[in-house]
Amino acid sequence: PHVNYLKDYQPSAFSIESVYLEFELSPLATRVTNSMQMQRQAKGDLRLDGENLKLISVLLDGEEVIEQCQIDEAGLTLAVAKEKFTLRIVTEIEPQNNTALEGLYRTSDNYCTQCEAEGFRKITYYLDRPDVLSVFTTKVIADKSENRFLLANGNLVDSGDLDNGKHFAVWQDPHKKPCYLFALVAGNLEKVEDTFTTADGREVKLEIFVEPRNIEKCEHAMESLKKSMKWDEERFGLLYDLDIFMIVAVDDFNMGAMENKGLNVFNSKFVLAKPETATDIDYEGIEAVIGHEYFHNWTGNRVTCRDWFQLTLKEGLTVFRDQEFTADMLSSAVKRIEDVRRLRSNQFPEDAGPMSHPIQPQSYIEMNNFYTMTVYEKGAEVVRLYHTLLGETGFQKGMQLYFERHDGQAVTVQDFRNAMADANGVNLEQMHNWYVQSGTPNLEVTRNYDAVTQKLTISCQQSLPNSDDFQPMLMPIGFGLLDKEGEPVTLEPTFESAANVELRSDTHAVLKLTQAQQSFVFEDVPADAVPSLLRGFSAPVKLHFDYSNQELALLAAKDEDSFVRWEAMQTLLLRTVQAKVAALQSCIDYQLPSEVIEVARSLLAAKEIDPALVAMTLSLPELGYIGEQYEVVDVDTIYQAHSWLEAELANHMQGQWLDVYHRCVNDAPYQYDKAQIAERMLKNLALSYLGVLSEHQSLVLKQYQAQHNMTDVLAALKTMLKHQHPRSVEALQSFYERWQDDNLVIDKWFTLQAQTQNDHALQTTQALLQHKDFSLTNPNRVRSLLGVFSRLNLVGFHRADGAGYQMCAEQIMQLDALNPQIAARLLGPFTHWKRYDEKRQQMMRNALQQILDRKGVSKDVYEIASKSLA
Ligand code: HT7
Ligand code: ZN
Repeated sequence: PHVNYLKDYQPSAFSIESVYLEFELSPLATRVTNSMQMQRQAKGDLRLDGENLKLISVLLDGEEVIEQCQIDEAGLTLAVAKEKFTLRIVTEIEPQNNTALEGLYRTSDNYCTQCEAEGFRKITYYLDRPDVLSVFTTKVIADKSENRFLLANGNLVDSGDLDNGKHFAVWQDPHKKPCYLFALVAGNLEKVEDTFTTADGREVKLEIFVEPRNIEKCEHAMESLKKSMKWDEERFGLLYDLDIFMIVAVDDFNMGAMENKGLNVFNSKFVLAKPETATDIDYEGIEAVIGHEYFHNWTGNRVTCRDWFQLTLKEGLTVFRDQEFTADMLSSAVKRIEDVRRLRSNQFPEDAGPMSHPIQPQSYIEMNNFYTMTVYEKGAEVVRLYHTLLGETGFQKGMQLYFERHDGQAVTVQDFRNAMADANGVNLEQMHNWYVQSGTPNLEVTRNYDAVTQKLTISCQQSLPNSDDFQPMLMPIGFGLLDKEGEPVTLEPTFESAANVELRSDTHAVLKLTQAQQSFVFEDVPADAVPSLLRGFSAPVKLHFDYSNQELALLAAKDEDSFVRWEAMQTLLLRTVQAKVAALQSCIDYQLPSEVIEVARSLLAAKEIDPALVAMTLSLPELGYIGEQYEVVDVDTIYQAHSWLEAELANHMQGQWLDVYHRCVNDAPYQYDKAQIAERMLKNLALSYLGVLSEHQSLVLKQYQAQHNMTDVLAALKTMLKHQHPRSVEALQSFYERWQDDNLVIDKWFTLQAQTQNDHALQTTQALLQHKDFSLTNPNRVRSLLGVFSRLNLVGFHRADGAGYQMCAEQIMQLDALNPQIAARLLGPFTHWKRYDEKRQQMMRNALQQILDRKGVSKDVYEIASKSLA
C-alpha cells in the first residue's frame, strides 16, 4: 500500500473557490451533483480523489469530458488547459450498503455523513485534503414522509415541497472550510430547541436532533452545550459565528463525535442521558465531548490543519481545552488525576509498542489509524506544557495572536508555536522536540543533601527509550519540599539555579529542565526534607525517584498538590502488588506492610479532603498499568496479587468502609453536581471493597434492588458479578429485561459480562456473540463486547490455550470486511505481544499473521498488523 510522508507535502495545484452540491437521496442510488468553481495555482494535471463512486458525467465549463478522464480506484485525472473553470461532476453512491460508516451512510433508516479524515472522497470526486478551503452550498432532496428533516452545514436559505412526495432544503455555509467538515443528515428525527445569546448580543438557535424515542434524554446535552458556549466566551474570548448550531445523535458511529461546521454529528452515547440510564461517567463524558466538538469551531474549523500530519494542532489543543472546561465545571484536581490515569493506562503502552509515533507522525498508510491517544492525549499534554511555561495570561496572549494571524487558514504546529513564542517574546524552539520524537521520556531524579551547608541538590536526567540521537526536551517540573513533619519548606534556589527555577509561591516552583542532565540547588533546606516532584503531572514523563515507603506515606498524607498525594499512594499500592507478585512467583509468604494500611485509614478518615480524591487515591492501580511495569507480564499472578490486595484492604478496613458507605448513602434525587458525584464515587468504592466479603452480600443486593440511578445500579451489579454473588445471574437477567429496548444500556449489559474475569469468561463472551442483540455492524456494540473483552478481560483474552486470541482474531477478520476502522482498533491488544511469555507471543503473532493474510485485508488492518509483526 501507498505510504504518505510529511516531507512530501506540496500545496494543491488547484483551488476550489466555491462548491455547489446537490443530493437526491435514495438508499441504493443517491445521486450527487457537484459543481466546483476552480482555479489553477500551479502547473500540472487536475487530480481529484474519489473512491467507490459510480461516475455519470463530467462537464468542464458545460462540455462533457468524461472520455478524457482517467479513472482509477483512488480518483480521477484530467488534463485541463484553463486557469479558471467550472467542473460539474455527477456520481451515484449506495448509502444503504455502506457499512464502513465513512462517507454517506444509513443509520436507523436515517442518512448521515462522516467525512474526516478522508471520507468526502466516498461522496464525490474532490480535492479531499484539509488545505483546500471552499464556500459550500448544499441542496438536499428526499422523500418527505421518510425524511422530515433535511440538514447540512451553515444557515438554511431555502426549502419547499416538490413533486412525487419529495421536498428540498438549501443550506449555505458562509465560512470557507475543508471538505472533511462537510455534513448532511436526513431522516425522521425529532428535535429539542433552545437559544444562546452571545456576548455581543446575537441570538443563536440551538437544536438537538434525536430519534423520537430518545427525546426525553436531551436535557443534559443541551445544558452542556450552553455551558460550553459560555465558557469559551469567558475563558478564551471566543464567540459562535453562525445563526444556528445543530447536534444530531446517531446510534452507528465510528468515534465519539464530529465537529462538522454548524452541524455536529454525535455517537448517541455522548448525547443521551437520564439518571436511570446513564452513569456519572456518562454524564461527564457528554459534557466533555459536547464541549470538545463545540470548541473545535475555533480550534479546528476557523483555523484548521494544513495536512493530516498536523492533526494534533487541532486535536491536542481541543483536548486541552475540553480538559480545562471539565476542570472548571467540576474539580480541577480530580480531572487532572483522571486524565493522567487515562494517559498512563492507554497512551504510555501505545508509545512503548510497535505503533509508537510522535504527536506529529511523519508517515502513514491509513490516516484513520492515527486518531490515537498519542495525537490526542499526549498532544494535549504538550499544549499543557505551553500553558505551564507561559501561565494562563501568557497562554491566552498566544491564543489571541494565533487567531489574529491564522483565522480562515490551514496551518501547522510550527505556526501555533510561533504565535505562543511571539506573543510572549520568548524562544520556544526546543518545544519542537516534543513533536518529532516518539516514546515516553524517562526522568531520573536524584537528591544530594549537604548537612554542613544545608544545601539540597536535585539532579535531573532525561532520556528516551530506544533512541540513539535523543534531543532533550523543554520540561517544566512542578516542585516543592516537605519537612519531616510534612510541613511545606520555603524554597530558596541558589543564585546559579535561580534562572531555571520559577517560583510560583514561597513553597511551589517550576524547575525548567532544558538539558539532558541538569541540577537545581536549594539553600537552607532542613535535614530529611522530602521532594515533591512533578506536581500537577507537569510533563508527560515516567518519573523515577527513590522514595522510601515512609516518604511516600508522608507525601500521600501531606503534600499541597493533590496529584502528588494521589501518586504517592498509588506508588505504595503498586509496590505492594509487585511485592506480592514476586512472593507468589517464588512461593513465599508476604504480609501487607503496616504503613499502607495506616495511610489508607488516615486518608479515609480525613473529612477535609474531597471524597472524590479520597476515592481515587484508594482505588487500586489498574491491571493494565500494573502489567506495564513488567518486561514480561504474568497475567494470572498479577490478577491474583491485585485481588489479594483488594481483599486485604477490605478486611483490614471493613468497619471504616461500612461507616463511609452509610455516610455517603443519599436518597436525594439524582443530580449531576460535584458534591453528589464525589459522594457516589466514594460510596461505590466502599461497596466494591465490601463486596469482597460474603457478609456484605445483602448490602450489595440492596443497592442493586433500590434502582436509584444507573451509577449505583451498575456499581452494585459489577461487584455482584465480580464476586459471584448468589443472585448475580438473576440480577443480570432483570437488568436485561428492564432495558432491552435501550441500546446504550444494553451496551452496558454486554460490557458488564465481557469484563468479568473468571474461568468461563471466554465462553460467556462467545455466547454473547450469538445473542440476538449482538451485531458486528454497530461499533458501540462491538466495543462493548469485543473491545472490552480484549482490553480489560486479561484473564480471558490471554488464556493459556490461546482460545481468547483465536476468538478475537476470527471476529476481527469478519469485521474487517464490514468496517475496517473498527477492525483496526480492535487489534490494539494484539500489538503488545512482546510483553508476554514465549508461548503466548507465538499464539498472538499467529493470530496477527492470520488476520494479515486474509484475502482483501483492508489497509487500516494491514498497517497495524504488519507494523506489529515487523
Ligand atoms: N475530529 C473528529 C474525528 C473523527 C473521526 C476520525 C476518523 C474517523 C471517524 C471519525 N469521527 C470523528 C472527532 C474529534 O476529535 O472531535
Ligand atoms: Zn477533536
